[in-house]
Amino acid sequence: MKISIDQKQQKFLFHHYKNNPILTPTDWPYLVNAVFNPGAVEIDGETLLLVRVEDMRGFSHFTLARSKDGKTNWCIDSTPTVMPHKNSREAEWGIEDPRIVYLQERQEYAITYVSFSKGGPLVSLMLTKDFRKFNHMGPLLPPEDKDASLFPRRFKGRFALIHRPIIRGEAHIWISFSPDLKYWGEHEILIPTRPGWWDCHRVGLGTQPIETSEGWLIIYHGVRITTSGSLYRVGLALLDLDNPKKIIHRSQEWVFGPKEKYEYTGDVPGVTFPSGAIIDKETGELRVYYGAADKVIGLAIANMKELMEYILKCQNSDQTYP
Ligand code: BMA
Repeated sequence: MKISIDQKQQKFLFHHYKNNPILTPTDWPYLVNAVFNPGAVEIDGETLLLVRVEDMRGFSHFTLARSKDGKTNWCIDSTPTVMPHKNSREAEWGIEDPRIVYLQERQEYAITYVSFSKGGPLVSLMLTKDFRKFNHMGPLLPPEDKDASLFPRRFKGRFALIHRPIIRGEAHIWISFSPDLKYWGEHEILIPTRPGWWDCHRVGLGTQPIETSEGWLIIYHGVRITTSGSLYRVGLALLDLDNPKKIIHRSQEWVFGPKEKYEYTGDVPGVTFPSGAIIDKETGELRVYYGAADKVIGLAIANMKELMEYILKCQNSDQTYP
């Protein structure tokens, strides 16, 4: 098989931040089992992580952690920031894995997340202007669905949502459209799993989509199930800027994956699960926040210029999907 790019370049695209993990359950002001899979956003030069926190019942909520440099001195809310809405039946067993985008036209942040209940996991939406007051908008699509983010703007008058339903046991990344954030349609498979590859069993959106001059950068997780558990690694794709249904590039190799002890010794070993990203415009550094082994939060760092050079050389290699 032809490898698309120099292996050495791929190997160094992302590195593990030297002081990983950056946040752990012992940093928390109250007793928790795990802190992982955070949404990330930069507001007034400060990094905000909306962290998924699993309590000692096994149910999750969100707590805000803030840092000036996005790496150190995290200031963590002393109590949960967002609990499942008390009237929501869809989140009886908690809320998980938030992704955040700023909706310019509404001047507020959209947080898509997984609501969990006996009905199964599904994608819900909440809106906030200040990360203090949250407007719960309810479920967007039926279960089983996870790994969702809106795009920050409309395409031909429609909002777009990336999400990952499980249909016939298959777990591909889908895209859907809506005129009003309430009614969704035009559903299509966007990024399929690739039989035989490292991302053969499941794929799911990682961080929120990142707008670049060349297209929407998609950082996704790919799963291979092995005899000793599932391996969650990270791949890249680039979507057309005006038509996000069109993949223009997709990496053949994974660009990041479990390697360090904290990625193999948590509640679910072998998991790197990116969920939030921030670009430092001054340094060109891309900071990707990820859950490690469903226990702690890690930071993976890449240089945006190198990453774009890499993805632009990759072909769209989903040729194995009919
Ligand atoms: C996925 C999600 C994530 C979790 C991952 C690995 O299905 O539920 O919250 O981190 O599995 O266990």
